[in-house]
Amino acid sequence: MKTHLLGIALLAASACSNKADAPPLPPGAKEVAISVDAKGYHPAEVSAPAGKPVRLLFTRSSDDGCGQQLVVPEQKIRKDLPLKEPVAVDLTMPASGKVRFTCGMDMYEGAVVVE
Ligand SMILES: [Cu+2]
Repeated sequence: MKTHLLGIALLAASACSNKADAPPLPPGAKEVAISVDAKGYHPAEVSAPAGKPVRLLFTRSSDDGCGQQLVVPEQKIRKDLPLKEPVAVDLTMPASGKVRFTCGMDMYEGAVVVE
């Protein structure tokens, strides 16, 4: 029983520290929530203003599939997505075009498109 309670306390502590990892949202930054399941990203395409910071808040909802890692190839970002824990990924949008994001093996694909 004691070890069980300790486990819960540790889980709560790690969830808190994870949230603290995300710096405050830059002023004017757009925040978009994206869920990850066995089929990919939902929504798979979002938009954000040109040249501005944008925060994608990924939450993986399933252990099936390949969503355990999130990669933004052009911005050299690679993050683990723990199950059911929101993970903030901060990007800076280019002047035009889009920023692709993928799973660790480039099977799932999504993009942030300049508005
Ligand atoms: Cu994959």
